Amino acid sequence: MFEIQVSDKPKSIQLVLTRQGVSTELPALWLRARSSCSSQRDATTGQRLINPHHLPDDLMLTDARWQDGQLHLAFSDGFAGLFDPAELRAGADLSEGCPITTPWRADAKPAPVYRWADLQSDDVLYRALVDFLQLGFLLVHDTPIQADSVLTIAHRFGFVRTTNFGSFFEVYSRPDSNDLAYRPVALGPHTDNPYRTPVPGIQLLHCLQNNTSGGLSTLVDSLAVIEQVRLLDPRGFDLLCRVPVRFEYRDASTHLVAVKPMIEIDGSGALCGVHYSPRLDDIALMSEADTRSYHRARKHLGQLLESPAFELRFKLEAGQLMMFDNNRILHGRTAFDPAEGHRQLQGCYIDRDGPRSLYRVLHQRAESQRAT
Ligand SMILES: O=C(O)CCC(=O)C(=O)O
Repeated sequence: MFEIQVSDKPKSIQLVLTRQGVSTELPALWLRARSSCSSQRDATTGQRLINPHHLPDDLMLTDARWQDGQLHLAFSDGFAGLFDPAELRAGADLSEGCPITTPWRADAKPAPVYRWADLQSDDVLYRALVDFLQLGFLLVHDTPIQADSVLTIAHRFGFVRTTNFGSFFEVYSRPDSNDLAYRPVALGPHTDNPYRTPVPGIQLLHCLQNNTSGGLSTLVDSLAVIEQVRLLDPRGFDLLCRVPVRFEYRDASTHLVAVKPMIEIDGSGALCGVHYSPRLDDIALMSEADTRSYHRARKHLGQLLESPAFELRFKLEAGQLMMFDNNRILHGRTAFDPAEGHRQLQGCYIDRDGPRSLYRVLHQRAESQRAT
């Protein structure tokens, strides 16, 4: 609900927006920058034609009234125009417009599983995206198992991110490989490639063959774990958000280094996940006491990440794929014995914004269809 308030001493006009019982004054500078008049915004792209920093610091509303369901607003710099109240209301919400994340533990409801054939329907894809954005992962079954099918599946959700490992990478046991992932050893929960800038947003791991009794896949939701750390050890949580860690990868042709705190928080202040790969990280040089405090916090985090209370564990069979947010959902696997049989996975990365964009497009399309 919008209310126009006029006060006389000194003379001022305010527009107040009330949402869920909370009233917020809409500043003149905020309103003026949101004008969608053709002199202010390009009609096709919706992009702004003026630069808001040119507006005067002391800008004020000089008039506000309703006109045919629109708000007519005038400003002290001489600009006046019509404003759509629905657009102003939407603009007051900085959310990215995607489903809210739902942290989960091992005892959560069954993992979301979709058949590849069903995902060819946009309606099913939309439901899969909702699950993915809420839970941070999904499983795709009955997929084709040609070499590089992982790329076909990835293209249904977004855009493949090529790295020094190629557009996709092979995960099978081979001696002298350039990463421990390519040996039969157990891999504890980790995020991939924290040494990159930017870190790959989403990972797909696709099983082509799995004839071993080991090599079980694990997934852990770091959002649930971090919440627990924050609750039990607020100081440790703070250190993990602040202390920079150096991550490094090097082989004959590549040398990647990135420095960042272990817990990642986005521009809106929301928790995104972690950069966590104990085989690759080096902590900052700090005093003995600070190092011990940090060590305790990291131990706390590491113990919870390894706790069965938070871990999903399952066998990824041939033709099954898991797709997960690389920072939010940590993945790992149990050790396996290559003498038992062959285990071959292919993996690739896609950017995090691909599925988010697709979700919004499909959501908008569904809304428009409902309206007609
Ligand atoms: O072998 C697997 O299941 C996982 C491999 C892995 O963790 C990785 O490639 O980062």
